[in-house]
Amino acid sequence: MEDWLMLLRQKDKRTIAQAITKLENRDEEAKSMLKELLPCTGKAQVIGITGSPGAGKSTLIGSLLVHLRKKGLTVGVLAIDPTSPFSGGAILGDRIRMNRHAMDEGIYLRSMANRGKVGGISIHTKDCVRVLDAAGFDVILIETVGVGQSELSIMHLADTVCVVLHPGAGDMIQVTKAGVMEIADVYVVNKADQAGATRLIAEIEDMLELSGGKGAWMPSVIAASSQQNQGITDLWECLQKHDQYLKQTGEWEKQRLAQLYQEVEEELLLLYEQRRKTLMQKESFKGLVSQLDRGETTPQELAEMLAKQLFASESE
Ligand SMILES: Nc1nc2c(ncn2[C@@H]2O[C@H](COP(=O)(O)OP(=O)(O)OP(=O)(O)O)[C@@H](O)[C@H]2O)c(=O)[nH]1
Ligand SMILES: [Mg+2]
Repeated sequence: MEDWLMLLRQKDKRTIAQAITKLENRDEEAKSMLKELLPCTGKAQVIGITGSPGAGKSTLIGSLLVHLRKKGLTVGVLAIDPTSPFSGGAILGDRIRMNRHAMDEGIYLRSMANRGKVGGISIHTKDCVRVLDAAGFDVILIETVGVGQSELSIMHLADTVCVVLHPGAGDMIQVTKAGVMEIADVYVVNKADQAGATRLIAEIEDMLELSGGKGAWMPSVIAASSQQNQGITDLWECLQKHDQYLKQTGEWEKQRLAQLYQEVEEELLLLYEQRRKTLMQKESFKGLVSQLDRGETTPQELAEMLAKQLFASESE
């Protein structure tokens, strides 16, 4: 175990990959690994990058990577695959575009699939972040497409959330609908080389003025063209400013505690969901349903009875 942790701390890519895969099993070995990992975490700056499909998130991450490496910072990147099977091409695109960084020892890239995971993607992403944090990466970037609840829950894992928009028709409305605006600490209007960027920036600023910001933090709006490497210095400065804000005001601690609370909640829901499934698949449950059918009990009564069994049983 110690050897394993030592290799991880040296950012050995094979060890990192193996650790992530092993944690996904969520078995006894995974549990003890997590315990070993935890004391080594809490140092990385975790940044969530979200926004509508095609907004330029991956391209932006690519430019940010170059910028951070020039500053001597090490970076871990997690790209969360969208659930939709139609996005298969985009994932491949991400990999190819990010490939030029693959040989750099100060960078670790990983794509995670949303499908078929026990416990949902946010639990796995959290574990993955912990591995990269323990490995000593200074910055961890998480990319998700900002649509749907699961992506939003991933963003709760980040210290700073960066929402990427582009001057495409209806973009503002799309993102507002998805509830992404409430979680943004920094806005990037990407593709500022295209028409409509100035208007979009004004729209966001108007919206921010109305909403009055996120607590004591007023989100910044950065114009960027990740393709032309513009706005990246501004973006990094802003991300650092937010980090300082969190740490100076005590928000950082509060946020991390809230994240842990949320994680326990997710784990608990997962445990009960597993027990509920087992219980409802039993033959004895089918008998109870026929009682329902004969009008001898009500769905509410039946659920209450099952709940008692769920809370009582240790072995199921
Ligand atoms: N004109 C212009 N195009 C850009 C810019 N940044 C990215 N693009 C293009 O926009 C397209 C989408 O870029 P990606 O970086 O894959 O966007 P994404 O948000 O990661 O996309 P998904 O992961 O599929 O949601 C690509 O064709 C990029 O070349 C930019 O600053 N200006
Ligand atoms: Mg992408």
